[in-house]
Amino acid sequence: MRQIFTLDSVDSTNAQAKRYALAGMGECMVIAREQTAGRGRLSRGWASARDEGLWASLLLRPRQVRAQQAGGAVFVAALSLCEALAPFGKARIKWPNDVVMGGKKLCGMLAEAGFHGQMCDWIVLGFGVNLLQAEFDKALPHATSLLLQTGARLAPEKLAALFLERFEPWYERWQQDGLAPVLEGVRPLSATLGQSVRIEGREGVALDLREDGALVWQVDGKTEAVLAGDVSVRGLDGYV
Ligand code: BT5
Repeated sequence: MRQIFTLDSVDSTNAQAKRYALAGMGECMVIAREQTAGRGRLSRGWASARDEGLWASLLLRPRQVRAQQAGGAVFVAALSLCEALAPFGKARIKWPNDVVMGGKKLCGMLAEAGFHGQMCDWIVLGFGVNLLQAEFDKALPHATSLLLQTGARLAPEKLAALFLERFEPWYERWQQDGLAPVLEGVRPLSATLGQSVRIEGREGVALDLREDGALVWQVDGKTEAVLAGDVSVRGLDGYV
């Protein structure tokens, strides 16, 4: 069983899990009732009001995962989350790091990693799932919650348990067999594949996910692949 630390308040569960990683701790999950400095990618912020969502980070120490493969953990977590939410509503995966519902952002993920030479030493996989918000600040027009989408009132700790039930077997599978079987689960849940998208100012059509998690897309009459990294992907008609 994975050890779970539930904190009342913390700056960021990712920052806390990284502190645990650097202190040499083993695999665990950090959950906070509130974050005072929740982080998105590229120094963006993450709104994490008290008790309104699952604000959590997994500290992973995968066996035999090469540095370039660390980003695969995001797919493992996104797939597990969609499966955990399936009894409540249809959650889908917006490449590279969001889980969406009803065309809006239900969850964002933030992966950070440390390496030992070519190998992955630790991964901190943070995710924020909006659950109980009845409304969002006007500054977050693309945000939604499970309550707003489905009317369901799912408590953060309950979702944490449902998520881990799905995550542990997928995580094991990923370590054993690589990302390919995980991507087989992700493709039918993708909100991005088949869509017209804008990536870094260029417009094209998302075609497939490559075995390393890159997005294959048709752009300027050519097929290209874009690695997850910090790119932003927008649908031409909206957020997804
Ligand atoms: C993300 O970044 O989507 C990654 C968010 C990861 C948050 C989790 S919470 C637990 C763990 N601890 C942390 O400190 N972080 C992780 P990005 O793709 O950069 O999106 C950030 C943008 O989403 C912001 O600039 C806002 O526009 C928007 N945003 C902020 N809070 C939001 C929310 N609660 N719901 C939906 N969108 C939000």
